[in-house]
Amino acid sequence: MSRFSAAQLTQWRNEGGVLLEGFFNAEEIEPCRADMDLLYGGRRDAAAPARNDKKAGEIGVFSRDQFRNFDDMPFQCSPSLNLLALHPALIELARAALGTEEVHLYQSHSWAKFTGEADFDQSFHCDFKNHTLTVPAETPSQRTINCMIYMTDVTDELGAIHYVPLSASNVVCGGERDPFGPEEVQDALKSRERSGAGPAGSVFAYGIDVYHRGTNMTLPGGIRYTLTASFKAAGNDMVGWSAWPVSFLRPWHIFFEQCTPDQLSCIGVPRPGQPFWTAETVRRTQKRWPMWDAQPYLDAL
Ligand SMILES: O=C(O)CCC(=O)C(=O)O
Ligand SMILES: [Fe+2]
Repeated sequence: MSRFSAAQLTQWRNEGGVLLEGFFNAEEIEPCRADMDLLYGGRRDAAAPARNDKKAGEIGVFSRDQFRNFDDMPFQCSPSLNLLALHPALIELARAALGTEEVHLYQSHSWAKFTGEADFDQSFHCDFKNHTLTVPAETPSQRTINCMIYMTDVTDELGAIHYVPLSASNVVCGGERDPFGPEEVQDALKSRERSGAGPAGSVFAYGIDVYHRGTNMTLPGGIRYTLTASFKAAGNDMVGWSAWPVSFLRPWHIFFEQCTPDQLSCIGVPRPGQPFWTAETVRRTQKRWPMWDAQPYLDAL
């Protein structure tokens, strides 16, 4: 049973964004939320008043303060948060969206936002600015699907992402989508924006060619926890964010101990039966990750 419908996929494809409410259930989200409390909860000032740093006429800007509690996978916490981005249902969504079996997770970051630590309002932009050196592809399999997983309820007072469906931004700027969102289109986009608000467990799936912006946290004491899971087709070297091996001091053992070969393939570990695997490479990988279940790889030799 898929956790998304054909109609939702069509909406993602045609309009660039879709909210998948209830994608994850409470049992799946609760331990992740506890992980987020462990990682970031201590940095919260529950008494901080909402910030408003905007100048007259400004919709919002990017500021360093917005990214204070932002970190790439893997995380120093339980397997729950670490493995959420590789949930089989998300991998299935990515495969369906990109129309290919071999997908790679190229970005996963956790992000905690607390009312008052920043003015979280941003201007409209497209994320392709820092996901590729070219522009978003037209060929479906060369596109990306970028998922924002909500681990808390996300309302407009709690900084819901706002986005402009492609058909609406086309009215404003045609196919011309400057990733930085020029000044002169901001107001026209604002009048067409939609909210991605949704309850905990929702997934907002979008693409790197969609105008969107972060919005401010105004609810006193508010908390917004999200996790990103961005997928591309394996072998799409135009798109990137994380080189996973760089973070070698992080708890990668969690992945080798808990992931299926299918999940590991999404972070670049060849599947059983692929030419990389020989008796020697299996032996050495096993030595590196002693609790890894090498049996499927041995069986396929
Ligand atoms: O966190 C959000 O709601 C969106 C943030 C965003 O779009 C960005 O930082 O590129
Ligand atoms: Fe963005």
